Amino acid sequence: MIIKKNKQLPKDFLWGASTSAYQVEGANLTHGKGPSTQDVKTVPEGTSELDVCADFYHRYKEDIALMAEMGFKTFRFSVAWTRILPEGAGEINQEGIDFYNNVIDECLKYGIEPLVTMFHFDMPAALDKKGGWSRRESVEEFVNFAKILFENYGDRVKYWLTINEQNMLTLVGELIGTCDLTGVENKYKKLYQENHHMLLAQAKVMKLCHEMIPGAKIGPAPNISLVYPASCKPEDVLAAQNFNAIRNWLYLDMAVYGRYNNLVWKFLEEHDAIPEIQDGDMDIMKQANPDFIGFNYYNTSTVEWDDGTSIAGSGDQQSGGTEPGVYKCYVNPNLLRTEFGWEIDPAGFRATMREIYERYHLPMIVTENGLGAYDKLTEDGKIHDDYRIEYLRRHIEQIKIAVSEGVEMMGYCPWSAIDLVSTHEGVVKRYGFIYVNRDEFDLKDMARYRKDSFYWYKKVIETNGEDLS
Ligand code: BGP
Repeated sequence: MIIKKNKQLPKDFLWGASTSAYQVEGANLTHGKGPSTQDVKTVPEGTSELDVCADFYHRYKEDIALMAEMGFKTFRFSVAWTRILPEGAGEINQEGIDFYNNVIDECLKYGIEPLVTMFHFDMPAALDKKGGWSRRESVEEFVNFAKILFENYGDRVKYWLTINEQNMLTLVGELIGTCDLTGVENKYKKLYQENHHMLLAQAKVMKLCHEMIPGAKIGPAPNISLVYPASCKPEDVLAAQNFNAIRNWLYLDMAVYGRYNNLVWKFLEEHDAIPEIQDGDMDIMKQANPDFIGFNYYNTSTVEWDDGTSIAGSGDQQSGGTEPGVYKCYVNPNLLRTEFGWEIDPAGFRATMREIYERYHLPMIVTENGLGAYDKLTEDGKIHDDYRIEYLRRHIEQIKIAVSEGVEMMGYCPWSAIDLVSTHEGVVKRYGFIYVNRDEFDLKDMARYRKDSFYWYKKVIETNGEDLS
C-alpha cells in the first residue's frame, strides 16, 4: 500500500534507546558483582575484556544527562543478575541494589521511564556451572531474582522486559557466549529443554509482575524478523514458514497464547528433542498475559527449500542459517549490507511489524534496531555518522507507515544509546548516539562526544517523529 497520508505517532510514544549491563557497565567483577557466563567466557580474538566497556557503572549520571539532552522518554537497560545476586541465588549484594536504584532515580529525575530487561545474555556463572537453564531449578532461580527486582524497583519501574533474544540464545548461543555444546550428543534436546525452562520462567515472572506491581507492564523481547522465501516456488514458501516458526513464532506463540507452535513441535519430534514438560507447565504458560511485545529488529532473513543434503550451519544473530531438510540460507540480492555484513531492510521492518500485530494484536515496542559501524572521531571532536542517520530515518519512516496502517506501536529504542562492546566484534563496532573515546585496547580518556546522529535524534524526538530530515 502506498500511503499518502500518515497518521501522527501517539503523543506518549516512548522514544529512547537501549543498552545491556554486560556490554556497557564495566566493573564486571568489582563492587560485589559475581561473574556471569559473559565474564568467564574467552572473549573473541582481538576484542577487549568486559572490565571497562563504556564504564557506565561510574559514568551513568553523565550518560543519562546526555540521554535527557536528546529528550529520551525511556531508557532500556538490563540488570546484571550477578550484581544483585553474585552467586545467582542466596546472598544479595546491597551495592548492586543501590546501583540500579541510582540509575532508576537518575532517569526519573529527567522524566525518563526506565524500561528494565531482567536477563540479557548473562547467566550467573555459579548457576551455569550447575547446568544453567538446563536444570528445572533455573525456573525458580529466575523467579526469585525477578521477585527481588520487583520488590526493590517496582515502586518506580513501570515497564519490564523478561529475557532478551531468547530465540538467539537457542539458535546461536555458542556465538553469543551463553552455551557450550562440546560433547553434547543431541544439541536440539539440550537447547529446547533449556528453552522450555526459559519460557516457563518467563511466564511465571509475568504473572508475578502483575501480582506484585499493579499497573506495571511486562513483555518478552525476542529478536523477530520476518523470513522471506527465496522465490515464489511453493517449496521455498514452505521453507520460509519453517524458519519463521523456528526463529520467530515459537517464542511469541508461547508468550502470548501459551502453546507450542505446531511446526516447531514436529521439528522437535523429528530430532528426538521434545522437551520434558511437567504437569501444570502449560497452564502456567497460558497465564502469562504479556501487556505488550518488545522485539529487536535488525533485518529480515531469506531461505530456500532444502532437500536434506545441505550441511547445517548458523551465522550470527542476523545472518540466518541452514537446517538440512527444513530451510537453507539464501542471500537476498535485493538488499544492501552494513560494513559488518548485516542486511539493511526497512520495508522488511514494516512487514515484520504488520505480521506480529496480525498474529498477536498487542501493542509493540522496538527494543533494538540500529547500525554497527566503524565511526571516526575527527580532530575537532565530531562524529559524522550520516550512514546511521540514514538507517534510522528509513526505519522510523516505516514505523510511521505501520502506525498509519493500524499497527499499535508504543515506542522505539534503537541499539544503542551509547557506544558499547558488541556481542562478538568488540568496541570498534559502534552503535551509539554518544561516542565513547576508547579503542579496543587503548582506554584513552573515555570522554563522551555527541555524534551527528545525537543532534538528529534530538530533533526527531522533539517533533515526535515529524521531522526526520
Ligand atoms: C542483539 C543483542 C545486543 C546487541 C545487538 C547488536 O542481538 O541483543 O546485545 O549486541 O544484537 O549485535 P552485535 O553486538 O553483535 O553487533
